[in-house]
Amino acid sequence: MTPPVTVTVTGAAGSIGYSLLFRTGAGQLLGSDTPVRLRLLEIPSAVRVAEGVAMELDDCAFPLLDSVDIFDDPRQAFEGANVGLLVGARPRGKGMERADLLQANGAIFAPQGRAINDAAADDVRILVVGNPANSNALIAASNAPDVPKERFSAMTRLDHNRAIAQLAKHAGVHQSQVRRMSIWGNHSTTQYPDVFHALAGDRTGAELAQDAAWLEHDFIPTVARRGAAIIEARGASSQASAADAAIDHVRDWFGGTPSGDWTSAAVWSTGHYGVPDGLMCSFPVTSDGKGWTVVDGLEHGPFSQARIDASIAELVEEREAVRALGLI
Ligand code: NAX
Repeated sequence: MTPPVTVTVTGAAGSIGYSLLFRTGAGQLLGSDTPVRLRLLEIPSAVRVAEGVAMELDDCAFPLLDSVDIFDDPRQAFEGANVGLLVGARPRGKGMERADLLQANGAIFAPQGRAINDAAADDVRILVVGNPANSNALIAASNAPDVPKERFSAMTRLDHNRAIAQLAKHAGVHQSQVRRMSIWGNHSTTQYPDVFHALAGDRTGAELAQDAAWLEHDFIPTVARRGAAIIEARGASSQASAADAAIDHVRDWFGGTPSGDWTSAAVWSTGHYGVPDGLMCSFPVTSDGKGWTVVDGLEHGPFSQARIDASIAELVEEREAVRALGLI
């Protein structure tokens, strides 16, 4: 058994939290020999619900769950955190403009960034799930000046997993046979799921992408708009699949990506592929268990490059808006 790891989860009373917390308690986040101390953060009006979730966590009698504590103060919630899963966010309300959305989320992620800076453990790693995830991660990271930027990431793993499933169907192979998928850019409808560098069984993504109608009118829009399709069918947004992606992201970050493969995550850019410095941009990445490394050396044709550029332009615009609001 390794020493317990402290995991802070925000939005603990929400929909994704309800899947994520039980899988974390069961040991799926950090492995079956790592006990977990959960610190849950909620807004005051949702603390009672979080208490109910904690009662259910008790009732699972998970051997690896050391403790569960609930807070409505970020400073306390992030005390000693080794891992932060920032799920709670402000959804876009009726008539809300993008600036209103960024401001409302800035009011959440700037104080959480400061709390992480002041209270978290020295080795803290942060995954931002709450939308707009890339900009929320940028705000949190910018408000935590003492924490290295590479310890922050935003989740595009759900998009990555969705893209794997779609390519597997198209290629007629099992999803376990798809490797080297990449999501580029923003976790939004401008994201670019790149099949050209992927492999599906013994076929290359480039070969499969020769079906241009499938690529442009099926694969890309299906992946980019999957969240809306789930809401339309289920009457509720992605829950279990989002929690599953967060588990995958953290497991690979700490445990390493399989050799010969990579995953996707939004990380602080340091100029890879011409992406401006300091954008939280999704790239293909590997992990050696210590941190993410952007996969270098992939070449893009004009079709891919135009789409990647469009998503990066959106990230730049979001950053300008966040800057204008004084959030970074
Ligand atoms: P819910 O609305 O069910 O839950 C959100 C919870 O966050 C609520 O309980 C709320 O009280 C809490 N919260 C709000 N402000 C908070 C604060 N300042 N501190 C702590 N908790 C706070 O949403 P859910 O379905 O769980 O989704 C959570 C977030 O994930 C949303 O922003 C959603 O858009 C985003 N998603 C991101 C995905 C990604 O791939 N990056 C995919 C799934 C999901 O759509």
